[in-house]
Formats: sequence, structure tokens, C-alpha cells
Amino acid sequence: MSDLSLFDQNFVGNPNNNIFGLPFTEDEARLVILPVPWEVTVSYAAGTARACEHIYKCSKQVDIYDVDGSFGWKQGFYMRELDKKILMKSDYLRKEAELFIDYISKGESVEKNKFMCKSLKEINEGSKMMNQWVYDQCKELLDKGKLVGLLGGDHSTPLGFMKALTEKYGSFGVLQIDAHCDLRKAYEHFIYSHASIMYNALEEIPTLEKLIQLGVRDYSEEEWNLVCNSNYRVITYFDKEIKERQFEGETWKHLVDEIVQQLPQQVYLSFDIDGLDRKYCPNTGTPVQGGFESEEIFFLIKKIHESGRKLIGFDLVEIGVGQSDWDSNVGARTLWRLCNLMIKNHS
Ligand SMILES: [Mn+2]
Repeated sequence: MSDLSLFDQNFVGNPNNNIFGLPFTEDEARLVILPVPWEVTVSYAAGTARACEHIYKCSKQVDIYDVDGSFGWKQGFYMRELDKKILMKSDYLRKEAELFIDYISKGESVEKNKFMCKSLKEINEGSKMMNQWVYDQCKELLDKGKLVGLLGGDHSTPLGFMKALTEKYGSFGVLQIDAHCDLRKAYEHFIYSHASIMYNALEEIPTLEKLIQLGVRDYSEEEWNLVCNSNYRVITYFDKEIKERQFEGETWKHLVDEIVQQLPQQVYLSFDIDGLDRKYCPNTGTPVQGGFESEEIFFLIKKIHESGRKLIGFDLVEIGVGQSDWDSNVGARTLWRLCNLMIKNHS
């Protein structure tokens, strides 16, 4: 571990240090953050591919104090350098995807247009390449014994991460914080769409025993049917249902106890920032009214820990980039809390 005796946690963040101004190398760090600057299939507002660099910048302003009292940061956090090739590929394919979405939204058939067929093939192949890249990076880190957090990018990014995790840990459950189900099959013809991440995870990862979704408030009939026919493999707590139960007098603690009880022993947290109220993420790709307070989610994660369950990994995705740094500031502080809680869970 890095010698912290010369590190003043109360002083201004040293720009030469790594994320949160911490003085660790990757080898020294217990937890490594993998940035995935990718947003090829976003449906509404773009920008999240650039969230990693913005969050990294804002992270230097985060106070080095763990309010959850575990001081996990002392075991080291490190963010890998942004992969420029992934970002360039995302920028290039994003342009193609915009033309493609524009074309199909007018009701035109893809098969009739050779150019569009070629675009679609390139986009789907590019997404496959990204999934493989994420898998390889995560596998390497997990083999080295690191805890890993993935920072998006859009919500399509963590599929390879979940695959690498299950090879190491075996079967697991996913706790998804999200305004959307993300259970669409090949949304807009894109096999690895951000709107299809959980559909693909359920299809491609048989060891994913259970998916619990929280905060959903925008979904299609196709997704509703998938949840109903999943034989309880997918359990969705819609935002409306959570709020109505609270209006009737149930406490958040009571709901959290019920949610935690349904999770398997090993839990992967998939945190789409749009699961929160929009005040925390005004520039996220697909904002919807309603949603959680951030402290409600941290409370839930602490209860997962208290229940003796293991958090095997997490992602934080769909953070937008706006005129101000607000989205990235919330992103950096959310990441800080998650990293500390992750280490607390493994101490
Ligand atoms: Mn999502």
C-alpha cells in the first residue's frame, strides 16, 4: 500500500495524483475504476461518453472523508486512463447510429437500404468489440485480486464486466437502480443497446439468478410482459408502487428490508443515475420525472452489507455532461460513496 504518512487528506487535491486526488498506483490500489467512454446507442441526449473525464476532474474536489465510516479509501482507489480508441470508436459509430435512428424512425425498412444494413452491422459489431474489451479489462483486474467499479458511458457498457464477475464468483443477483427496465430485445435494431442491457444479461448469463429493479417509471408492454413471464427471475419495484406504499405509511426501511431479503448472497449493483430524481442528473440521456433521493440508495447498500451479502462489483452509468459541472459533481460524489461502501463490504 502507498505510504499515506506524507498525504494530507485535508489539503487541496494534488492534480498529479489519481482520482479523488489520491496518491495510489494501480498496483497499490484495492479498488480499480474502469472508465468506459461509450454511447453509441443512446436514444435521446448524448454526452455520457465524456462523463468519465468530467467526473475524474470533479473528483479532485471531493472531500477525502468517508461519511459511512469505513475509510476504505485508505486501501486505495485508482482510475485507469481513458482508452482513446474506445472513445473514438464510440464517436464514429454514434454518428452512424444517429443517421440510422433518423432513417428507421420514419418507418423505412432497413433491408431495402444497403447503406443502412452496413451501418447496422458496423454498430452491432462495434458493440460486440466493446463488450469483449470490457470483459478482457475486468478479467485482468479481477485475476489480480482487485475490486472493480465500472464508470460509463451508457448502460450498455457493463455486460462484459458481469461475465467476468460470474467466472470469478459464480451465481449472483443484480440490483438495478433505473428509471427504465432496459429489458428490450434489440432496441432500434441495436442488439447491444443501452435499453437492452438487462435483456442481454439475462439471455447471456445463466448464472444471473435474479434481477431486482428499483425506481422504474418508463417501460414498454414488451418489458412488462417479460417481467410477468420471468417466473420471478425479474422482480420490478416500480417507482409508483414504492411511492404509493410510502404514502400508505410504509417506511423506506421496511421496503429496503423486503428488497434485500430477495437478493441472493452475491450482489452486483447496476446504478443508472436516471434512477435518481432528475435534480441529481439533469443532463442524463433519458430523464424521467420521479425517482430516488441519493441517500435512499446509500441506505439500501448499507443494509445489503449489514445483511451479510457480498457486493461483487458495481457500475455507475448514464451520467450526463451539461453546461455546468453539476452532473459530474454528483457523479464524482456518488462514485466516492460507492467505492468506500464496496471496500467496507470486503473488509
Ligand atoms: Mn438504464
